[in-house]
Amino acid sequence: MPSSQQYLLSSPVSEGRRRKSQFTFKHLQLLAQSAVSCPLRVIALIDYDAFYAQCETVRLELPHTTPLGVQQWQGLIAISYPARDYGLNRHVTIQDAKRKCPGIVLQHVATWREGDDKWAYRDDSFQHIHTDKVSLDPYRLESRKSLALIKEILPAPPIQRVEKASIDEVFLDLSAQVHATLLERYPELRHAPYDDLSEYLPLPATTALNWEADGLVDVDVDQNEEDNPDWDDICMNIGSEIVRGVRQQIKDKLFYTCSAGLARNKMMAKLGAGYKKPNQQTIVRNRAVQHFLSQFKYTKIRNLGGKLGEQVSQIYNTEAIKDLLEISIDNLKSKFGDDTGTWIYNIIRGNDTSEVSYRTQIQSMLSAKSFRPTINSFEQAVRWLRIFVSDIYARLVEEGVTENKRRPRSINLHHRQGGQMRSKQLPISSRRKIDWDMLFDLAKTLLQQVIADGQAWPCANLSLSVGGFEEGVSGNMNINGFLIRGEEARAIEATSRSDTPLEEGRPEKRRRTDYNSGISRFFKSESTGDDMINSSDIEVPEGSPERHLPEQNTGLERSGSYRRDIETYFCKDCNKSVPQYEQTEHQDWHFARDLQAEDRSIAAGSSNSRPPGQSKRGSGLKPRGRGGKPEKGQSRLAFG
Ligand code: DCP
Ligand code: CA
Repeated sequence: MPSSQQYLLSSPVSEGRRRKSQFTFKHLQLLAQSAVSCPLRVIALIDYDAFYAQCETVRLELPHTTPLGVQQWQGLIAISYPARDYGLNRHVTIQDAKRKCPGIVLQHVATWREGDDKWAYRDDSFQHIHTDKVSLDPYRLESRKSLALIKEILPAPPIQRVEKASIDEVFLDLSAQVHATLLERYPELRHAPYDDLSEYLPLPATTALNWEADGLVDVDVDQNEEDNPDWDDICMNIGSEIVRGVRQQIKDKLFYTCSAGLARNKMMAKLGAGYKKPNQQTIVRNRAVQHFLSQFKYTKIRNLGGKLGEQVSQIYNTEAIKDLLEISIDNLKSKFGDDTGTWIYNIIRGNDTSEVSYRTQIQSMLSAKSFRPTINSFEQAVRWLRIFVSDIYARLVEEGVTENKRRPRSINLHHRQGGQMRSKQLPISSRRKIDWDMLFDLAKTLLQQVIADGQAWPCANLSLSVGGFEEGVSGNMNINGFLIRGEEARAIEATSRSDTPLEEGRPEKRRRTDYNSGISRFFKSESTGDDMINSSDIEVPEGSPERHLPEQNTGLERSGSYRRDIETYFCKDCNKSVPQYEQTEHQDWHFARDLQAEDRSIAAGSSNSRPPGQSKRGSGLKPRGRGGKPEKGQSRLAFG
């Protein structure tokens, strides 16, 4: 994708002053289509400030100035901004938090309790790590509420393009909406002379733009802040108005503050959103991109934070974007292959063509628990299955399963005994009504299957998941209802193949053989929003205060994306593609390996002994920026 600089060179200039815009009517047309190649694109990321902490502050009806920490067992997983003023962050102990900020409100997350079928806020949860299971439902509900509000505020699709990126982050592609406003405000843009779309646009009449309280990132060295704005600046300005309005409504209606980043693509919008927090928005105009990016380490860029980033720094002995800018594209291609080399070359120049995908729907749900001490009987396991089913069923109801809007097609049970992982799967017939009893029966059947294989006890981890969501068929069953039979039969057959106990290390061998293959993954994983798993609906075994985060999750849904219509499955955790039919086995292997790594680290000391930013799980996981969350480091960068 050409950079804005390239456009700049091609537009007509006389006596050092531009007579025309650097953009053409074709670019305007691309803007209306939200085309990823459009240089006028306007993308925003909205990121809630101290999300769980704000949820608790609002739920408890506390003043927004209250210092508050969200507690999970003996750790803190979210710290409100007023509490951050006391120097607190996620890594302080409860004791330190109370010492540094005596007025702090510490609220434990809600939990499910063995034997109960509803989650609740309980005063004694922190003492019940063995019998309670964390519930993220309160935060999921708030997350959904705000997503619904955002969708309500923006014009209807297809103008609206909203992608839920995590439990508290939403990408907006504002291009089409900005285009509509642009034509309303500037009628001279409505028709290209002689219908020639290659004509340059007239220069905007506006000379000074009102950026209100927006954080404007400084312009590049070869640019001049005094230069008249071009249409890309105007587009950003309109986008910024829209985002300011959205944030205001979120504040007025839901009482949450959030920060936002606006730029020409997702990568920079994300960097922008974390630039200034809380309750601020940052605009990265095209003329500021290079200056903005040059201040970052490239490890802050999505997909360069993990193994690929490590490789880059080993080869070039630097983590600075500005050093990498010196490297030629050919050199990068020779080291990383054509696709990845080109991708790196572009991304450090601020070019990212990933789409904001429409899909915000959940693809799978997981409920899991690690047992320390281990559990030893069918009855004990069944008590946990009740909790898992209640947890998942409540979320299914939220998703509209009772109205048959969307329904999962399969249910899976993963079981760990010693170093051995087993997983069983059953199809969920589309002819049956999904309710609690039905899910519970299926879960019990799966458990019985595990037990029938022998060596089920002692069990160290159980997890139940449902997946393969599809639109439900309302009304009477039609012929499709009968056609399912064949598929179900095949799925059952597949189950008996997929339940082979796993031995650690097997997929590792395969990983070495195709380590460098499918390198175009970096583009795929970004752009195939279709099947991206909704990470905020995944929960992982207890034990780590960091465990709610997508890349930190264990369990079958933890790996990034898969695509329904292709033969391979791409695993984001180890950056490899495996044949589709090996997907479950491959994920199981990660699950098993992560749990073992966790066991080892627990054996080696308490969770607090970990240095900030160091993952507690296995080496296949992405390193975490900002003391924890992968790639979240993007939102906490040292500037200037
Ligand atoms: N979270 C968690 N464990 C972590 C990181 C985050 O459980 N290690 C949860 C709690 C956070 C929520 O996810 O409130 C969103 O994570 P963010 O990284 O966006 O952090 P916050 O929203 O808390 O703060 P910020 O204002 O920096 O975005
Ligand atoms: Ca946040």
